[in-house]
Amino acid sequence: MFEKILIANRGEIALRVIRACREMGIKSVAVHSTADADAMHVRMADESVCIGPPPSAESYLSMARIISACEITGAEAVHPGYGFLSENAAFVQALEDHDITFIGPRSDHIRIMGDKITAKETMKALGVPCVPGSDGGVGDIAAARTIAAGIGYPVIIKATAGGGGRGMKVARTADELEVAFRTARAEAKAAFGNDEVYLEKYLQRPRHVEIQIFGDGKGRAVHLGERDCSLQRRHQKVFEEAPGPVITPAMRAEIGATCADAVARIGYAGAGTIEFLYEDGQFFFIEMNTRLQVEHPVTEAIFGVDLVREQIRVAAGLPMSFVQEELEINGHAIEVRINAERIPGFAPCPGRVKVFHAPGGLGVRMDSALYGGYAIPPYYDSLIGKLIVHGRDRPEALARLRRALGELIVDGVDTTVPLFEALLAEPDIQAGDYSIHWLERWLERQFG
Ligand code: MV4
Repeated sequence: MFEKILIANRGEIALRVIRACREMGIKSVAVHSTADADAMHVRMADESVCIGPPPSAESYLSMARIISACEITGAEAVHPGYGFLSENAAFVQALEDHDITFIGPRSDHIRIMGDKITAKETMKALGVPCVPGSDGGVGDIAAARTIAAGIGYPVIIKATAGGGGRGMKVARTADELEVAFRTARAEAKAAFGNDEVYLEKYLQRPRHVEIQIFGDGKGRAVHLGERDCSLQRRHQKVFEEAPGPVITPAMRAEIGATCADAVARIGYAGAGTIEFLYEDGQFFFIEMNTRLQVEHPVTEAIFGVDLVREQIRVAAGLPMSFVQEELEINGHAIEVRINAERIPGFAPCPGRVKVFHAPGGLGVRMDSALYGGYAIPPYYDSLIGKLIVHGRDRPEALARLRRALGELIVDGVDTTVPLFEALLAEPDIQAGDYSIHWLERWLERQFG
């Protein structure tokens, strides 16, 4: 096992990894920008290294500075958290060149899934159900017309270098195709320096359901069910739950086995998420994320596993500490993302937190790096905490969430807490009856 791990991240996810390290008897190294000298991850780690000025490009995204920090401290492995360098294949290779272990998948798997056309081709060949569409890239408008006519309108044009909602255009009819196609290509070129696009049938009212998989890097893999993350605003998830409100045990077993088998066959190592659109009882693959996700705690809650501990074990060459047959769902979990943002515009609201009180009690987990007196810097993501509740069933989880939100105190900055209090009063949310468009339509109705 590793003696010392460096965490190439900040905020609540850095704390999450430090906590796993401590429970495993592993020393932790925090890295931080000058804006984060007083951050909780720096205090909580065994040691810390300042790696640069506030802009991420010169600190948390600097491969050279992070590798130097490993060499100075003798860290043998790096946990990337999510965001920043977590899905950067060049970073994994650079670490390899310095004999430092990346706690995550191989660089070739990151690269494959980073190119959305290659990801889809790979998954399709492995038996994962995909959205009907072009086989590979679409080079010109004539080819786009033929493919769109074949699958039927509406269609969506996506950038292969995109993902997470960046670089997509919908054509509702044949009349709209040419403009959508040209615009998608131009935007892809400008945003990613790569204008390759592909085409899919546009699903009009799907849910976002993602499968958590975990591989040992030696050909064994398991799934840990699904999370429903349909409640999003501008491709930012705000509310996630597990299990999915509309997924039956039989559907879970089938899609889960398909996903576990697919990643086992490529020798995938560590945590991964296979994203699907779910409509009319069918799953359609869209993308794979080769990292630990923000919303992983809802899966941890219902399965009673520590996914970060498992990531560290597998990176150290140890087996996972469970097999598929031992993984059983217990109850229901919900996560809400607490952002320092002002409702209804969601404008970031950095500044000094005067009082912070985290909720507690049975079935409540608050992952946050906040403390009273902390000044939230303006340079990074506005996520200041995640509130995760676990109950015996969905109604109990919802009641517990309402209760826990009432206990949470964040004085000094605006937060997204009022959004969740309003959402919990909605019959559709109580019933689990929502699609990927529900939240934006609701916000439009509420605030115009
Ligand atoms: C789609 C789609 C409908 N049909 N693909 C957006 C993020 C990226 N991961 C894929 N996205 C979508 N792909 C087809 N063929 C609708 C979306 C989409 C979406 C997906 C998941 C969660 C929220 C969303 C919001 C708008 C559009």
